[in-house]
Amino acid sequence: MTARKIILDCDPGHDDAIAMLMANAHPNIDLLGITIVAGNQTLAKTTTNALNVAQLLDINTKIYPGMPQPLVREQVVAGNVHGKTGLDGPTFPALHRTAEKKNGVQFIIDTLMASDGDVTLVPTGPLTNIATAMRTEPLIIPKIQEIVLMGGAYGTGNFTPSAEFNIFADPEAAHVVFKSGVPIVMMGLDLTNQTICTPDIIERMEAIGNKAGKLFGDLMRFTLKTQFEEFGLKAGPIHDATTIGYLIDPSLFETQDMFVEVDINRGPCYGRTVCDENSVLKQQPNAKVGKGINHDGFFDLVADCIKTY
Ligand SMILES: [Ca+2]
Repeated sequence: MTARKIILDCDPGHDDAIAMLMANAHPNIDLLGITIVAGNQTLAKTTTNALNVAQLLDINTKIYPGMPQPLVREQVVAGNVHGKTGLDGPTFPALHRTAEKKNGVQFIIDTLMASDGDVTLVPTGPLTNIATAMRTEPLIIPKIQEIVLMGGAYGTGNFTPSAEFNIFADPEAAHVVFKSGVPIVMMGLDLTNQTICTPDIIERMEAIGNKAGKLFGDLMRFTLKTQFEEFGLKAGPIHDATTIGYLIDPSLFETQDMFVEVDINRGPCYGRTVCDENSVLKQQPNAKVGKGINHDGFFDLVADCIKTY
């Protein structure tokens, strides 16, 4: 099979770091670039985190910082889950890697315009960079092969009762992306919460005995604590890594075609992905929404990726 060409658009973030690890490792993925957005923490922090992970794991893909603020709303960050740095837990050696000068939004536009329509966007943070790229250069829209994103939920949220963090952090950007007409795969909380990373899984990855296994352990031991304190979950899910898992082996995932709209009214459902699961609107579906995952198969894949380091 030909490797899928992707741009990973992320806000590291513990689970973003594991998405980076997997995207760089697996031969089914051709990682063209990593663009960074403000989300779990400020842009300066999420950029530093991406550089630290890339330096530690010798990920040579270039890193392009993008948008520092959401399009319309006031900025929110997820310090409750990811800590003060946005990537609390691991300690990194002195940072020598540097980010590219070119803005992440411009990198997305340039890469898509030069492509043959065979580039997939993989956003695992707020959709600010993607929406800004679409508004700046609408000609990229038909060039995007697919958008495989982590965000939203057809059930309940994790930042408000209605909304998942990535969408809540920039609902207007998500609205632009879901209305764009680009085929979307949405890995929402309904699916990603099934990737609970329990202590036995952490020990399995650490036992691989390399730097990637250690990083996985340091990251997931921190989220184990915050996910329990914040949400009562028995461990931390690795939400964002499901996007890469899906691109490597879609047979591990169950999805359902749905029509999805983002609520941008400033009420209690602000930032909700309203998913027409039962097709009551009789609208053409615009997204494949993740419903189920082969848990063991997925973690086997994570282990395979870690072993390559
Ligand atoms: Ca993320």
